[in-house]
Amino acid sequence: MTATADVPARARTSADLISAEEPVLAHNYHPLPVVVARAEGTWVEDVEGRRYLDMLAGYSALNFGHRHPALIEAAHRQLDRLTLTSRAFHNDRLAEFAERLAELTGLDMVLPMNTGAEAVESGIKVARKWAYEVKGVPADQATIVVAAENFHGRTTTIVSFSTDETARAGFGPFTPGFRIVPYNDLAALEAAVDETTAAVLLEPIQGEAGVIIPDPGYLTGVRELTRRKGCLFIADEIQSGLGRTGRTLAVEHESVVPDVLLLGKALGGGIVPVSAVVAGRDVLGVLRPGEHGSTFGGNPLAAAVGTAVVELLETGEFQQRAADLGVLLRDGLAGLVGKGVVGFRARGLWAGVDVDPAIGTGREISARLMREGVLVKDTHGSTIRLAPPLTITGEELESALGTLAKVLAEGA
Ligand code: IF1
Repeated sequence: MTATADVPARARTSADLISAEEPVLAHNYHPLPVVVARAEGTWVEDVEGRRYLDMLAGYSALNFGHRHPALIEAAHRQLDRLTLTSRAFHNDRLAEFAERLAELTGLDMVLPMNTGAEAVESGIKVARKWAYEVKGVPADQATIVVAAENFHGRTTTIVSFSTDETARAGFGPFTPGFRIVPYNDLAALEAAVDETTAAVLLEPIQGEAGVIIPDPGYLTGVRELTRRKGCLFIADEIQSGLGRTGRTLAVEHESVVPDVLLLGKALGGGIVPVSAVVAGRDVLGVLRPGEHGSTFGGNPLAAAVGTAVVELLETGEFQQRAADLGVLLRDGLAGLVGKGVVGFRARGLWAGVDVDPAIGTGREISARLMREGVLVKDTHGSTIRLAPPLTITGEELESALGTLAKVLAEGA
């Protein structure tokens, strides 16, 4: 095969590329057998040119679709000016990013990082330091209360408080100072929070657990309890935030303002890793020079893309789209209950769909949907997650739901 402009001489098929990975790429994933080569908006295209509706959107890192024009333009402009300085110097993009992100979230200060796990780790460090310096917890005695079935990332400290054995086994010894309570259980939380507690760390909706939406009033109860007991409420909105549930933040569904907000994924527009800890000055103010940092955190390229993302969210358009199309998603799934769907949870353009195990596992359903041109990801058992870009059209969403109905009707 001769080389053309963008196809190397030894162009390889999807099958070639999948087998080429095997000896040279760590096996920490078991991807579906699709090799994506290009993408735009809600659609991706594999090496052979087959097109798929992307109903995963990078686990909500692609809320604005693949290669949103405004975000790509911001990235190109910045690539032609400056990409990295390190924080040893200032750069001319970071102030505006921090100002506009603080404005968007209604909090005071921003600690810019890169990945979600880094934001979570940073939030843990800041909460502990706040506990020692502001709350007066004795040195090295701070505790943080988390929920069972949580997912906050994959660092050693974060898996220290995971209840998923697959995520933990073989990675000990683990970081102490964490207490685990059942999600959506205020009485258990009340019992676990004491004078040593720096913070309660929760996902407002548990993503990896299967899009678990707590009872109305739970987040309000967490807010009241943490305020009354004098500890911080840290909301991990890395997956639930930035428009996904029909609001800028999922906590807005209960008008709750956390003390600390963790953001990531879509903050980088699906282009560069951008995450952040956003909090009041009384919390982030505990950090002093040299106490925390990151080579790439707050780099000018990330700040330029992050600012463009915040700009998209400032209009409220994407939040409204997720709310409006979320009705269509919910109604569509309700119509499938008893036709292969045994249950679902949905908020905005985010759903966890429990399929009848007799039809197949989540992985098997995902593979069948892939063959029909729809990409999703299973979470656990026979639950699949639907999280399309917020740019999806009504027709595309109907089409995806129709394909799900078809796959379910075909049975095992
Ligand atoms: C993978 C899961 C989802 C997150 C919340 C922090 C992080 C995540 C609420 C860490 C990341 C990603 C990780 C990604 C798949 C995806 C995921 F399946 F792993 F659990 F979405 F549910 N807080 N979630 O959801 O952010 O360090 O990854 O940037 O393949 O590991 P990260």
